[in-house]
Amino acid sequence: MAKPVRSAKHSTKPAVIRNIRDHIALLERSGDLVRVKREVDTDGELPAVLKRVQKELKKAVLFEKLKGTNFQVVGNLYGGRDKLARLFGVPEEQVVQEWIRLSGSKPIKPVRVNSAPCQEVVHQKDIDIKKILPVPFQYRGDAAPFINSAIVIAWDPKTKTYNTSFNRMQVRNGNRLGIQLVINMDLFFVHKEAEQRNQPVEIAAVMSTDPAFFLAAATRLPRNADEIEYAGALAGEPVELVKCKTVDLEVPVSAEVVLEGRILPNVYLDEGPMGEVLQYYGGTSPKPIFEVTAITHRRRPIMEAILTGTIEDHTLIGVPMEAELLQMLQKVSPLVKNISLLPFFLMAVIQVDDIPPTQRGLGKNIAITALSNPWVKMAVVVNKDVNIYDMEDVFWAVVTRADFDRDIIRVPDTFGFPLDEMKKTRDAPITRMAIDATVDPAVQVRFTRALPKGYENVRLQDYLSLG
Ligand SMILES: Cc1cc2nc3c(=O)[nH]c(=O)nc-3n(C[C@H](O)[C@H](O)[C@H](O)COP(=O)(O)O)c2cc1C
Ligand SMILES: [Mn+2]
Repeated sequence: MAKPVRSAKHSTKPAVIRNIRDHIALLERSGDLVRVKREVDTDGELPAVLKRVQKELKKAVLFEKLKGTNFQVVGNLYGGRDKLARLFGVPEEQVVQEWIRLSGSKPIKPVRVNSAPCQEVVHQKDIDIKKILPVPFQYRGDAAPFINSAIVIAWDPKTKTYNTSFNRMQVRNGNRLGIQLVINMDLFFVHKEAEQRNQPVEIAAVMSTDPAFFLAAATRLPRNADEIEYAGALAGEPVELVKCKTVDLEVPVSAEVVLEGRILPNVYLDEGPMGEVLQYYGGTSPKPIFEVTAITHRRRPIMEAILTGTIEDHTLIGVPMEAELLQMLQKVSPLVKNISLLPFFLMAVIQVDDIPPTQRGLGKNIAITALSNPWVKMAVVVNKDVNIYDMEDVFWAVVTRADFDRDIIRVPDTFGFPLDEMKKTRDAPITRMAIDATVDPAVQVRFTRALPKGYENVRLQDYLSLG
């Protein structure tokens, strides 16, 4: 997570991005962030503009002026591989490799400080979440505004580690939020085990943190891994923590907004619908309640908004998955070069070096291995002359290099992504598909791509004056 703050030429030592304000400044300097100065409301207008900026400009966006509050809102800081490339200070095609390198570093224990800007303002009495936080109303069919960018910090008494995870929260009346604890995630178990003792789970939900803390929370780690120490590994520096006001927990000083409280045992209320990661609404079902005991924040906080189902959502889930899959596929064959799970993490595109005549069919071995991940519904394997980040290129390879009789493998009745609407019921299995769009080494010559001489090495800025 190292990135030179000054231009690389002048800086001697890379500086780590320690908070969201430096992160915003970084993206603004590289031309990857726009500002909206005009006043917007959070009831549809902000999400509509945010989604258009994501789709059309592919930039992050800072909303400086919101109706009825002095909070600002930022969105799409992590939308796309290019944003992670800026953060890591590497080219886009090395983002996964850098992620693998950083996440393999040694865990670093956090350090404690006595005060932090995230506690400049403290609300403890008669908390009305709707009055304090400008939570955007995302999608037309949503039941209420949802907080999607909050990272839940919980102490896991069984493993004696801190867990961090994103858990969506439906804004209810007063100090209550509905909270989604997806089955088999770590926090789901922490809550279930506390429920058996009829005890609440104390949590602190933090928003707008430094990138290392944020990315650590997006990563699925074994339950006994301490995710705050893992955040330290990603940053190469310890996370700085400050004590909460009303719960026995600590939060990163980089946060802009903190919600302290507890998840109640054995209380469930209908939650949802909410436009989900596959851009469908999902249903309504009973979910636990998060009762807020304090909200603390900076004097003029910047709140992060993550729209579900957008490139940002898929980047946060997809890139950690890419890291896991790439390491697995490279064990099948060192010819595997790179992988992309964007723009949708249900589809993996895998790039391989030319397959030698002695290993005909290897593209299929690689493709079906990728399908072993329960969330990868479709895997496409292409050669190194195909840009895996460019769907035009990927589908060119599919339509010109895959023999639809022999190179498409369908695997019915397998365990798939829970929210896949193709399933007739939540628990139904799915059919997944592998496409081998690599060139058969036996006929390689016919499939040489027609390109101008020197094409790969042209730098357009040497020929054009680009803004
Ligand atoms: C934007 C976003 C929203 C998410 N929403 C939820 C959620 O509502 N409930 C949930 O259980 N997991 C949700 N997740 C997934 C987990 O937070 C994430 O996979 C996390 O790493 C869980 O890790 P853990 O089980 O190791 O703690 C979300 C992830 C992202 C990136
Ligand atoms: Mn965990």
